[in-house]
Amino acid sequence: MTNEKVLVIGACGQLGTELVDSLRGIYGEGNVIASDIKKSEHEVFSTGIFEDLDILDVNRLGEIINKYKPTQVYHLAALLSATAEKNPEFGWKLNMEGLFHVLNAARDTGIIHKIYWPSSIAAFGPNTERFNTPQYGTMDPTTIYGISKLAGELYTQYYYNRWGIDTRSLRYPGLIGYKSAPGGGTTDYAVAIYHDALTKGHHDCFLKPGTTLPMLYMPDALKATLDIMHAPAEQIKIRTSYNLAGMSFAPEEIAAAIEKQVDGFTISYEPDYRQAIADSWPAVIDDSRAQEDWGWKPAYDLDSMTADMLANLKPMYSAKK
Ligand code: AKB
Repeated sequence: MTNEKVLVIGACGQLGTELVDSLRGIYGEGNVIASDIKKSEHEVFSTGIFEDLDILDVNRLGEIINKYKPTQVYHLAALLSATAEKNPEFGWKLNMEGLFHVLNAARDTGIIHKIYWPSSIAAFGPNTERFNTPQYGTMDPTTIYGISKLAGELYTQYYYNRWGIDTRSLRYPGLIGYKSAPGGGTTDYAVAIYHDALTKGHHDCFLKPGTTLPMLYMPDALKATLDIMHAPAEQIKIRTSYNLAGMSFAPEEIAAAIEKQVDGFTISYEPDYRQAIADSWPAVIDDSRAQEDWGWKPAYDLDSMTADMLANLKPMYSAKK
């Protein structure tokens, strides 16, 4: 694995921040190039290679590729569901043009041989089977983010079929972690609720009770991402994107799990525009193809994730007092 050079685009986001750390552990600090439009303050970026990159700037991407000759790219830069709804034109532009720049760079330079690009449960829509959502079911996304994810899935598959670029992808549920903040998604409440529990003892939720959504704890998300990227190519039988599941819960269920560990914790509900987005998404995902093809198995459920989140967040807040 030491001949590999890995470029992470959108490295300062929720997933990228943790992924850069894991990739450095695997490939060595000097072989992982973190890039984003602006370097974040997170301690992960106080060491290692970092390059400023606006993925809409194709010339800058070319410079970075020429300089480091990355063999693999993790392209994570995107506007998420809630943010993209506020600026649909830019959401589409960033999500699609950014992907084209990376796919075309792989095709035209021959340097990049493998690309990871995340899709999302947002690629499904209101007519999708909500429970046990199959790998191949109805896909009629209603958000600009979801539309860009569905189109992107088909594009990555197209570049695989037509030009042999080894593209790999997962349909992420909501990602929950304590090391980095989410950036503008509909599932973000499930991270904020832990911080609020410890700082205020109360969370005001922007989704209503009963809104069951698929979620995944960050250690499992990192494992899935690295597992699919490291699996032999012949095991990757789906080149659009794999369904991926961890757990599913509604706001009152995560609140109940927190209440068991934080005395007196309360939740109230004030649904906003994100409710309609959540209502258009599946509740429970069938990820049997990921299990069969490359051995996917999550380790965390709601209670074990809650215990781990609180155990890791508590010392951070007590240190700040
Ligand atoms: C979002 O809420 O937009 C993301 C996602 C499910 O892709 N977390």
